[in-house]
Amino acid sequence: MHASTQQDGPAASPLTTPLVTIDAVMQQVAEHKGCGTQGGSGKASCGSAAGQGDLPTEIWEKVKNHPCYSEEAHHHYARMHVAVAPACNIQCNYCNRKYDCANESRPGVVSERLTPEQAARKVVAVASTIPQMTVLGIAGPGDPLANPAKTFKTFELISQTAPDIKLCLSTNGLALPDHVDTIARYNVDHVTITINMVDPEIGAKIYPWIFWNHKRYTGVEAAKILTDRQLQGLEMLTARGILCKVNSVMIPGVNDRHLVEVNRAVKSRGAFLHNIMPLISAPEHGTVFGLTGQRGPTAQELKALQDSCEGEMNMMRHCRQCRADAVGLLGEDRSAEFTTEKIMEMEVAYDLDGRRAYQAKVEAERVAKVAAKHEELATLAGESSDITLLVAVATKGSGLINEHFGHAKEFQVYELSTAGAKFVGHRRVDLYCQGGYGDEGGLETVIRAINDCHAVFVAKIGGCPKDDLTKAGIEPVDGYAHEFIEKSAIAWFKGYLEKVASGALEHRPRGDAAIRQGALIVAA
Ligand code: CLF
Ligand code: SF4
Repeated sequence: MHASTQQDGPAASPLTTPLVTIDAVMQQVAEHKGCGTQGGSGKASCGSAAGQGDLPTEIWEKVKNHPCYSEEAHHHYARMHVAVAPACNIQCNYCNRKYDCANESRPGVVSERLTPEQAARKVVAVASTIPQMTVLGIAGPGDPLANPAKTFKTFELISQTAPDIKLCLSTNGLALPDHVDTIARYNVDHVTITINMVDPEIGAKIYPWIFWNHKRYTGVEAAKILTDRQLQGLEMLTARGILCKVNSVMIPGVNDRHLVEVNRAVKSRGAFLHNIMPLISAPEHGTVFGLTGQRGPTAQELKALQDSCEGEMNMMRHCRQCRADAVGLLGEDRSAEFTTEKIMEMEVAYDLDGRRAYQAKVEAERVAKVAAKHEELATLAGESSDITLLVAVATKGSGLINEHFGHAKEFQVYELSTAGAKFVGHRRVDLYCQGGYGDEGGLETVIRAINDCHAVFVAKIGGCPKDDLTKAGIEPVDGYAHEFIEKSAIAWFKGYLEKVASGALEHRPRGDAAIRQGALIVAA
């Protein structure tokens, strides 16, 4: 779901200088009808950077600054969604697009719908304000391919106004086989398909109906058509070299065990990444699952399933289940800064050189972070211990421990072992600090959310929450403020192992933790 960095859009870019106003481009596009359906010289990789790990360079170029396709990139790069696709061609029992709450982060939720022209203007406005925004996704609020004209018009406009932004698409897959050629022609090089089952009997419990070929289908018949079309679309995309991610919603008692089979099916068809997400289900959302009391998984249930699939293929664990109009780093949402009213008042111009210069600085920071991690990891060499534990981290991004405990809206969770520090997820929480004082109810939810962690790393923390966390068996750690997360976590873990070895500390397993449903995402 993106166009490779720095490549042109589907038609020859009208840009002659890096700075160009969106109105000028709109005018050119309007005068040059059909340009989005021609050209498209294939997916050239920009071919500038070296590969990473065992990833081929061409793939690395596609993922290295995509915050969803690279866990490491999500600390540094942002994405935005434009809500240009209101209609949907299926019904999922976990979805209700009528629900709209500005404080809710959930797919399908949006505050306003945009025309392709408004969307293109918004992208330029955001790109000028957030130079590390590298990916534009269309993910709803309905299904982008149930609204193909609006979706592809938006991609066309953006590929011409903002040629360095990767284009990304998220779909339920029903209409996918009909649009694969168009997707390839528009250089949309990252596509996510939500696949919750490959068994129609299970599918019938998730999807009450689909609308396909001018007809409504229900039950097992509907689910059979859906799974066939999803898998066919996946095969067609991967055959064209388009990077595919599969999202699956984990619904305990419905498809949780079955997702291992889904994992195998999508891997064998060339999916690059599998993202198993927890069901978000609360009665107030008005969804079928919410109203019937279907529960979501606990944190440990989710992790166990992700772990069991990991041997098969790359697993995504940093998904934030974004709104269809989300803007910013994953885990933050700045969409309120870019309402249509506000962007119409903004002077927007696309400063390509400025964006490249900023991103070069981000890359330097990223390289320093990785070097620091490796240096610290070397100090663990030769240590042997079976101990594996989780720690939570308060961060505002850039891979740093740079958030106060009381201001954290989420904690990132790392698994520590003698192999190093591995990101395994995040936990949304209620803000503890409510305008200068601590909220005791909020602290309880934080403790519930990170109850499976042995320590929490913060930039700063007050005396009261420190005591309560300690009583709950979670060590508050503020000695690594503003340092790199992984380097610090490894250093702390080394000390932990030493204390256990000397008998100063007894290592005890922790319990399970709760996944917060529908967390607040607005700034404090
Ligand atoms: Fe958006 Fe999706 Fe593209 Fe990312 S989101 S269309 S791949 S740019 Fe990312 Fe958000 Fe999870 Fe989606 S965190 S919900 S996986
Ligand atoms: Fe909602 Fe997406 Fe399912 Fe359509 S495909 S019903 S928009 S979750």
